[in-house]
Amino acid sequence: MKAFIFDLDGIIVDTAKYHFKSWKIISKSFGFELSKNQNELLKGVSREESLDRILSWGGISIDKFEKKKYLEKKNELYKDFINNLSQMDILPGVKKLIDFAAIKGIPIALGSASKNAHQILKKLGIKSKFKVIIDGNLTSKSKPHPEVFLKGAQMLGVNPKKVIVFEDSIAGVEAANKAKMVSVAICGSGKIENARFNFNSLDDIPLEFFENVI
Ligand code: B16
Ligand code: MG
Repeated sequence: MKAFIFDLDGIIVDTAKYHFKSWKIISKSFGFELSKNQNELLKGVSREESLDRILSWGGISIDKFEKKKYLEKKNELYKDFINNLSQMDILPGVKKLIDFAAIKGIPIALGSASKNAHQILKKLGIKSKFKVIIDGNLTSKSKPHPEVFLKGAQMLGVNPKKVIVFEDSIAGVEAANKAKMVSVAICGSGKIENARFNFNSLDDIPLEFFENVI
């Protein structure tokens, strides 16, 4: 049996821009300008690991109590940005694939590093469509570690080789590849080199693709 695992930020909803805005504010408070290229390396990476990367890029060292304060601050900023998310924010192609999966009996899971995943899916009104939700609260190892996707496959009861993962991040594609799943990268006009397949948008994937891919 085949299964789909969707990443959240950048695949189901464009919250990646809000993570970037929030981290930019935090970085500025360290006197450091976070670049777009650096932000690409934060996609799919946990909040804690993201802060560690920013601190190391800025050559800044702070103690664990301060770290906790900045992690909380980042999440407050982020939660303010995502407060008004609604069905309208679901990215093109998501509903089409969810409907296709339902018709074909393909179970779907969420595989996200975000600890805000449940809340976001509720705001979008599609939480009930996911048989399994693996989020940052259920994982201890950040992507590119395959834990999030392997747990998803295990909870769905499917062979990892039969899982198609939709990802927008370098770390997430690497995690899917390590889990021996089929990695499908969705990143606009860009490309993720290591992905098995690249498409501009979920909407661009012809449905026949799923008949032949595994
Ligand atoms: P939170 P994904 C990831 O979500 C984001 O891409 C990444 O930028 C973020 O740091 C991480 O979630 C943690 O999110 O701060 O909400 O717990 O792409 O794996 O769905
Ligand atoms: Mg993502």
